[in-house]
Amino acid sequence: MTDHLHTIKAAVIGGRHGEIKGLVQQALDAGLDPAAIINDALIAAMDVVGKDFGDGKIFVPEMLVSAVTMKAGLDVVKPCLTGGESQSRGTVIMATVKGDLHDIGKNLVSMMLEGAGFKVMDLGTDLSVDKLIDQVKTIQPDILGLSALLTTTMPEMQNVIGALKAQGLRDKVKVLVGGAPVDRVFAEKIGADGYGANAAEAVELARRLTGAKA
Ligand code: B1M
Repeated sequence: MTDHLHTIKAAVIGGRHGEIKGLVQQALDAGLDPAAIINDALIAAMDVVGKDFGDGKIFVPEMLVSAVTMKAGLDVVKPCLTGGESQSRGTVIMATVKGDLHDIGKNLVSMMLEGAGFKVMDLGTDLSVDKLIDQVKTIQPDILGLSALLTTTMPEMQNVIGALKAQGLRDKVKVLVGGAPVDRVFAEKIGADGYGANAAEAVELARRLTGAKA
């Protein structure tokens, strides 16, 4: 790993939010690949933070400051990911399900989809089934993208799919799911149209589901 990536990763783990924008900009100026900055520094740092939290070495406030730092770093990389494509490949609603406030992964997926030419309507976090159904009726997206980071909120995805069926909307929108505890088996079990393990897979799947060419 280069010094730049190492320094960015350490800054996120340490929650040094005042420094992160400058560090990411320096890495970009030095010619580092934005994907490497995201995957090998920013996301890698959150993996360490998650493990430390799971091991009881840090607590929610520290996790939150690292999340704020990660988001500030992503903001600097965002212009490199978006704006490349001019023609819309389709409309995607993105949301984190009810009860879940984690939005970093969802935001990353949204950015990558925008960069790939999709029109993304990001509804935010903690979205109830009713609100989502409402928005599907109003926006009529090609894809509904749902993110969940908690094992306790994953079942909400199934509830959303159930409500789409009950409202006669299931064949009008493709449902794409993701988030750390979600996997392909779960996605198939709840009747989703696809599962993305990461943002790149989500884009690939969105292309496939809408029939858009790579
Ligand atoms: Co929370 N948290 N958290 N947290 N948090 C986890 C998820 C946890 C695994 C940590 C741990 O215990 N090791 C654990 C969940 C355990 C479980 O469910 N079994 C946990 C817990 C317990 C909690 C609280 C309950 C803690 C508490 O209060 N006691 C609480 C719940 C709050 C709530 O949501 N109601 C909580 C709170 C928080 C913070 C607010 C402090 C903060 C979130 C800030 C924010 O998002 N704005 C936070 C954080 C930062 C984490 C960890 C450390 C990092 C998550 C993250 O951003 N990862 C996380 C541990 C971990 O995951 N390692 C943890 C980076 C991000 C880029 O990855 O989101 O996985 P991820 O997204 C990836 C893929 O999953 C995929 O693509 C992304 C890019 O590659 N993807 C999709 C995501 N969505 C997709 C959608 C798609 C396709 C792909 O299609 C639509």
